[in-house]
Amino acid sequence: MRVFIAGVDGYLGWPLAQHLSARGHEIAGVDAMLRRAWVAERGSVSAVPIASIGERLAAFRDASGASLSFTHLDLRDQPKLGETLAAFAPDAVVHLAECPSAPYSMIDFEHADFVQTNNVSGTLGLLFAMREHCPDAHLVKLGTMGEYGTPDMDIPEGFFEVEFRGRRDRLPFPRQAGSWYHWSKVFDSQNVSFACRLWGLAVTDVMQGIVYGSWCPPSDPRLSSRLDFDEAFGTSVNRFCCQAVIGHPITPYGSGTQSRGLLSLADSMQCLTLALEHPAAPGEYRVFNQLRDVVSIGRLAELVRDAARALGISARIAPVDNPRAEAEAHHYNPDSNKLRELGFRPSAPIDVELRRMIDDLVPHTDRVRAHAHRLPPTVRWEPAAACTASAAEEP
Ligand code: USQ
Repeated sequence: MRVFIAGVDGYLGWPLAQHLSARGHEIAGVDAMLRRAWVAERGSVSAVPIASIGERLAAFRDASGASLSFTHLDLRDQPKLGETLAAFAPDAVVHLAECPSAPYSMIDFEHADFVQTNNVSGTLGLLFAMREHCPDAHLVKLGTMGEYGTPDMDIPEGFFEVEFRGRRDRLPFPRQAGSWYHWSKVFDSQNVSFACRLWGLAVTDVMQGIVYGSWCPPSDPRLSSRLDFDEAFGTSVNRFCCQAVIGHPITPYGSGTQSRGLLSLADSMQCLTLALEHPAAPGEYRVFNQLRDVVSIGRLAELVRDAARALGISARIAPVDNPRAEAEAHHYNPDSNKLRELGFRPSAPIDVELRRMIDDLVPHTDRVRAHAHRLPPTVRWEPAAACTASAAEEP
């Protein structure tokens, strides 16, 4: 299959290119190289050093014997995106090219506006370019479990049956996102499903939980994927592991009773591949909830602490005030059967994956320690009055 990966330089995109190529698929990729810039803007680095895109492409060739056709572009550049898609003529398109950070979107108006414009316009640009140049290709679009929020009922995969005033229908399950970033994904889902109805595109919208884990093939460090730990681009699990390796206290926010769906990077690769190799039908808009374990953040902190201790690293937990406005005590029971029905078999259990990640991080302890000041949360989901008050208190 010819697979076009938008966001091929990212945490998921770079391993996905390698994983699909190893299964015999032909890969082309585009990236605006923005993730590197955002992390630098936050004054941080990837804990695992990453090669330049040129070095990555050379390593890809050396490892697979195949070349990855790469184009540096922003999805909002319609003419260039159109040309690139037309030249490659993909069977499938994977859309990972978005700003993925809730805290980054909550910094101020400029960041909220950027994240929503970048994500929503980029997705719209891709939809129009696909309509024009590859209307039969299957689109696998990365959404997020965070679109649903934490309703006080089980979460189905995208749709549910509702009865209202004596009539029944199958309707999209309500979305109640908790950051400007998560709302951008909600808007994407609406646009993608509309394009599907309008133009007959085949789409899988993946509601993915929090992905964690390292990708460090021992054969060649140029193949490694990034692993962020700063407050904006590091997600909870990866941050907790980086905190543990440098002896920084692990920081569950608030009571730590908030629950999330998690899956390892290896499992994410497996799930995205299953979606690609079992495409949606023309005109079908299907939604997969992509997660493996549901775990509370407090329990997660304990799992990371214990994984570190098993490797001889003394780690400790120190809860901090929750900088986010989010429910801490809530029901959380999402369905996730569709990928299992397609054959998803979770790989290593979470404690094994955590030990593997910590092992991969140990050689890079100094890089993390040098940027440890980027670990504590500074972005707060506060109403205007509270923001003004905390700004006034600053020295
Ligand atoms: N959290 C802590 N301590 C930390 C960092 C986070 O307790 O040091 C808590 C947060 O308050 C939140 C939970 O961990 O309750 C998850 O936060 P996160 O930063 O791991 O994940 P989130 O902001 O929700 O976003 C991440 C990815 C995003 C993806 C989403 C999937 O950045 O792209 O969409 O995970 S989900 O969480 O299912 O919406």
